[in-house]
Amino acid sequence: SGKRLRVLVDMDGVLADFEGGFLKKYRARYPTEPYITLEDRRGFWVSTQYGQLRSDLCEKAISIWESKGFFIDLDPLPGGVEAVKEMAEMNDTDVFICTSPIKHYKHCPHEKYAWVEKHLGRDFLEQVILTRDKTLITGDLLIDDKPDILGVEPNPAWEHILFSACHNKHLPLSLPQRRLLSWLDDWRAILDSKRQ
Ligand code: DGP
Repeated sequence: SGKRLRVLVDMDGVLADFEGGFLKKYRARYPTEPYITLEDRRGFWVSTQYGQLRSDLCEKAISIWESKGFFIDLDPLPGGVEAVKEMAEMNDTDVFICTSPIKHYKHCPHEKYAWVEKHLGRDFLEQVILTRDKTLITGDLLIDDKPDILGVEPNPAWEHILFSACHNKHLPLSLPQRRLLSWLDDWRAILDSKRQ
C-alpha cells in the first residue's frame, strides 16, 4: 500500500565502531593497565565491566569517551554506511540515525553530527535524531546493539532488531526478538517483512 517504512538506525556499535575505538584509545592512554579484549566483553556498559576488573578502571574507561576526538575518530563498521545509503535510496523508505549522546556534552553531540557529515554527507544531517529516550521516537524498526531499550513509553512503536556486537553475541535471544548479525546479514529481508 502507500505506507512508507521508517527505519531508525543506532550509531555506536551499529554504524560506528565504539568498542574498537574505545579499546585502542584506552590501551594507548593507559598502556600498563589491564584491559578487556573484545572477545571477553560482556554487558552493554563498558565502564561496568572495567569497574569489575578493578574499581579505579571505571573512571579511566569513562575518561576515554569523554575526551575530545573520541566520537569523530570512530571507524565505520563494515558495510554500515553503504547499507544506510542504500536504504535511504529505496522507494517508500525513510531512514533516521537515532543515537543517545553521553551526558558529558562538551564534545559528543558535535562530533556525532561531524561523523555523519564525514561518512554519510551533509544532506544526511537532516536524518539525525539525538535522544536519551528512544521509546519516544516512532518508527517501524530500530536497529540497535543495546539488548534492553527502555524509556518512559512502555509500548514503543518500533520492533527492536538486535544488532550483534561483542558484548551481546553470547546473550540468548529472548523470542520473538530478531537479530541482524552484521551489515552483511540480510537487512533487506527485515525491511521487507515490515512493509504492508
Ligand atoms: P546508544 O548506542 O545510542 O544507546 O548510546 C549509548 C552510548 O553510551 C554510546 O555512546 C556508548 C556509550 N557507553 C558505552 N558504555 C558506557 C558506559 O559504561 N557508560 C556510559 N556513560 N556510556 C557508555
